Amino acid sequence: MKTFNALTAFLLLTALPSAIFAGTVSLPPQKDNTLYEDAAGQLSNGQGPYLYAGRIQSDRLRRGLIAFNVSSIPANATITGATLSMFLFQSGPGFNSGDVSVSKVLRNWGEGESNAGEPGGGGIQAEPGDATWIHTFYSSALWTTPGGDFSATASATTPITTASMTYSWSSSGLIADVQSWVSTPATNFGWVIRGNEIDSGTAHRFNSGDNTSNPPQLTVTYEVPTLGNIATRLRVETGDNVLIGGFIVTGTESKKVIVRAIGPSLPLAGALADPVLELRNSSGGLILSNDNWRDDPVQESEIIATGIPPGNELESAIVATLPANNSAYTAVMRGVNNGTGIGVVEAYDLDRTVDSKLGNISTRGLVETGDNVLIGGLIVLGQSPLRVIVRALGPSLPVSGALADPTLELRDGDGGLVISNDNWRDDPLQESEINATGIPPSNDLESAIVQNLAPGAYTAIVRGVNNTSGVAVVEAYGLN
Ligand SMILES: [Ca+2]
Ligand SMILES: [Ca+2]
Ligand SMILES: [Ca+2]
Repeated sequence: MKTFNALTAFLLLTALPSAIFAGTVSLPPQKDNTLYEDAAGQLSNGQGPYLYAGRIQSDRLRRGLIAFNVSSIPANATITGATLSMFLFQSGPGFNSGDVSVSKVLRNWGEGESNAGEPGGGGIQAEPGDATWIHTFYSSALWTTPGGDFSATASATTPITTASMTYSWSSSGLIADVQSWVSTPATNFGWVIRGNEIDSGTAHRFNSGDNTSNPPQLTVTYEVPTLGNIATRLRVETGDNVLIGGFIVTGTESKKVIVRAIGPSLPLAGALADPVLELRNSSGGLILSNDNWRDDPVQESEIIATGIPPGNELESAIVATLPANNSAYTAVMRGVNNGTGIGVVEAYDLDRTVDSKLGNISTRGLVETGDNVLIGGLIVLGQSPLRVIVRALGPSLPVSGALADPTLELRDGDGGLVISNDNWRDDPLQESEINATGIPPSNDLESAIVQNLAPGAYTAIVRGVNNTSGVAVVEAYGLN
């Protein structure tokens, strides 16, 4: 099994250091309100410009409620940071310094049309759908406990001193709350904001989301698993049997990539001595070609800036910014002067901050036997698993000499077998998962695997049944 181990080692060596899709969103409140202590539950302030938290001079409690719509964060994201910021307009005359905490609310609540205006510390008659001290939604639905149902443990606490400034709350508890809302949106009821509930005259007045000045904000940073790069190793032949790698750029914003064609630096006997590389668009038009990566000074400096220039000056690389919207691209690797040998063609995503992804990755080449089978490598980046379909196509390809009956193995970074498949309908459970992706192979002899892959490096190995040869395609799609 030295074949895939060599490739895996190569893949790990060339993984980008900061290769994770990271995102940041800053969100306005979806809704906010204040619970005014009142046994009859007649007071609220759905549309007012302030939220209150603490005990007022007349000894009644105030608790703020605030919630954020986090649906713009992908459901499979890992939350890495969460900061709630609120502007403190004023504090009560009895306040010197103290803590304000936020705790996760356990029941849904409403923001109706009530508006107590400025300053609004006494509240106003609740309107239909408003949260009150006893109602989640005035006047039909009730909290289990007057004053709101919320977690007994505060998610974050911030000490407060002077007014007229913005305070922020961030903690592992806040991250856990946002993670739970991203994973299970039906449990997102936001936070209750609580001040000093012992001493009178300590209540705080924060700007609400209905205030045109300094409204609250929730800033969330996150990472999502993604197919980080693809590498395919194959014996590069001539004519129709050169190595062809394909990928699709999904999303809306152009994607900066580096495509590399590696030969002489591979730690393998029989490596292609001198590759050339062409990058083509979906209609076959040439975008850029390159023989040796240092040929063009502008490209050379861009290739160096990626941090992963090829290890040999005869190898090829192209840096390009490619339009998205499901545009397909191919990278064609040949040997100079029709040279042959084992080569690797790779595409790396260089900018994971933009709204686009390498959506699927495929390689076409001649599958031979022994060391010269078709080997695709992929890396899953991030902190959570990525659902992937890998396909090995042969008989459905519209080319002569197609591999009649492929088999597919998926192996992990240590070379351990994750799962293998000969014909994609062999296993009823896999068959139904493959059908659910919407892209089952069109021929029953072709292979496919659907798997949730933890972050790491993987190889997909395509062989012909009974050591047969022919042209095949191996593809990997991220499904999340
Ligand atoms: Ca409000
Ligand atoms: Ca070259
Ligand atoms: Ca098969």
